[in-house]
Amino acid sequence: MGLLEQINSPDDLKKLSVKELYVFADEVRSYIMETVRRRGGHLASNLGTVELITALHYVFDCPADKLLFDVGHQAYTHKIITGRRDAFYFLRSDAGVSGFPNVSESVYDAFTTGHSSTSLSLGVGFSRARDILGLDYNVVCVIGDGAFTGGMAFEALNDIGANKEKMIIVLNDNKMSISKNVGALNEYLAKLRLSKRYLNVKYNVKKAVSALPFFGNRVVNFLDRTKDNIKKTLLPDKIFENLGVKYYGPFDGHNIAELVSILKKLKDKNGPVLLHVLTNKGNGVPEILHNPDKYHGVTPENKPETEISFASVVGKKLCRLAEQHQNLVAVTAAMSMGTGLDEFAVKFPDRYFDVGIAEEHAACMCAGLAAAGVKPFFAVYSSFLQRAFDQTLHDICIDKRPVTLLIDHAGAVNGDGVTHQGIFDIGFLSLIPNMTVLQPKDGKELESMLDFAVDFNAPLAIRYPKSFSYEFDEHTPVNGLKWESLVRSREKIYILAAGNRMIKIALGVKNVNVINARVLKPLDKEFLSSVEDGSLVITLEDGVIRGGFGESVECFYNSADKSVKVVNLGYPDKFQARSLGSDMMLEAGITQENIAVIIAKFKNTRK
Ligand SMILES: Cc1ncc(C[n+]2csc(CCOP(=O)(O)OP(=O)(O)O)c2C)c(N)n1
Repeated sequence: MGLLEQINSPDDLKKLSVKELYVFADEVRSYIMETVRRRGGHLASNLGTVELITALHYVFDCPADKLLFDVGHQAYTHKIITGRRDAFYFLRSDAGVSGFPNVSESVYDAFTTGHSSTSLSLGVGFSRARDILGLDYNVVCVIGDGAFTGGMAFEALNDIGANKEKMIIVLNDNKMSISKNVGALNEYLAKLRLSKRYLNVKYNVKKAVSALPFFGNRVVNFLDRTKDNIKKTLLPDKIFENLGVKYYGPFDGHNIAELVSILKKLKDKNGPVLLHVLTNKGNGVPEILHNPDKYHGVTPENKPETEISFASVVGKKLCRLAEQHQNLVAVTAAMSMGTGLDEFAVKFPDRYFDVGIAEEHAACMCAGLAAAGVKPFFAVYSSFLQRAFDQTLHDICIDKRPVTLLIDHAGAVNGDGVTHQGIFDIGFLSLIPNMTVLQPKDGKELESMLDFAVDFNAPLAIRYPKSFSYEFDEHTPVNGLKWESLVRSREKIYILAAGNRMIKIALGVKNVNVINARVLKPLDKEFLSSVEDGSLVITLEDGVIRGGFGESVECFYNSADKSVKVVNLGYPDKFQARSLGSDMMLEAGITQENIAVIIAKFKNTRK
């Protein structure tokens, strides 16, 4: 039996010697590799944090101590150590574990996460609550250099440095976000990374580690001494310290002995401290180490690629449009690969902006660009656009700035769980005056919508899921805000369906009119008015019903002088923890069978 099989809790881990922790870490790394290859998930980030998380659990006492992972995509080792080793075999499934920390999964998960740059705010919340309630536990935030580019991290730092609650911030610096990290903070971290050489020489780290536990004491004492002139000249300006947070580092994030020693020392510090550790994404696996962006999120091996990604359509089409329109720019918040902008970045470097994990800034910056005569396309996942609700409302929509939001991963999302579902955007965008919302039925229609967007002089959102499986032969170009009739029937039954998967379902229902409701807002009132009294209208949308497209259709008929029965199909008013979109649709009754039942009931009542 290996060490991995013996560890069922952090207490078991603490029984190992520091030397054995290395063996354990290697076993964990192999287990993560094998599992992610089979199930998909975040590979490179997790291979980079095995030693760090092992050291953290060795030193701290969870769940009493609060370990807060930023984003949470890098916490697989934490799951394995905290009693979920066997469930981890079924990673990203309802039967196993989710890919992110989740309070409903384990008491060791201090918070449910998935979106970036929350850990410092959560950490200061926990620290403050501890002090108010007179409790005694440690708060440790693990935040990547990518997540540190998010505005909320800066807001939290501003607060933490001024108020000085005891907490430990571990900055896991691997120079990468999903792609190469960007921004001025990243440039500052690069300077700090260089100072590692200085620390190594001064402390001959390898020798010192063999003299554990004194290493931690010596290095921490040294870093605490401000009088050291050599340190002052060789270490760059201390931004964190000037903001009131003590800085320690940089240290090798794969050296467990060193980490254990330093963490033990930092545990006793009062006030906020930041431990800067250097790690490699994909550590231990050369192919991944050299291509960390390719292995950030991976799909299961042997899974046949049957679907076409909307992002690939966007990427190619935007490049073609940029050639014709010199004022067209593309913007991403650290998601160039996911949203298909990689080719654009290479071809039009001067018109491509990766602003870091900063959706609020991206949206507001686009409003500024548009106000000054540039045509911005901001490609962003639906669930991350939630961050930029106010900028969309206040900065883009009040003055009708012609910004186009390209909303990827809209609707049900496979694998990433409750935090990544893109099911709220129809609702929150529908709320905002001056906003127009489109959804294409396939790739060709998306291209037509992008053509339309270039000349559209107002805020526009085009939403689409990750991929589509079905391409239509016929397309009527998008040159106005009208729906498209796909199937006509003499029956007074209409299915208004938005998006590829909903239309696919609608097309399987016999003897009905099928409408491609490609404009979700504003409604095609002319069409709705043309529906005869006594008809049944069924709406199908890949989003929550509350506040969505179907409800607005129902609202229209409630205030119009018409007797039309409306049935809305979409997701119910709850968070969706399911890992498969198809299960969500089944549970919500978005199936041909259920539609047939609805129609049969309607016909019965009509008799
Ligand atoms: C608000 C938000 N935007 C985008 C993402 C997508 N995302 C997940 S991980 C990640 C990169 C994080 O980089 P870093 O914190 O350095 O962690 P690493 O993977 O490099 O360890 C991004 C952009 C997200 N989770 N949340």
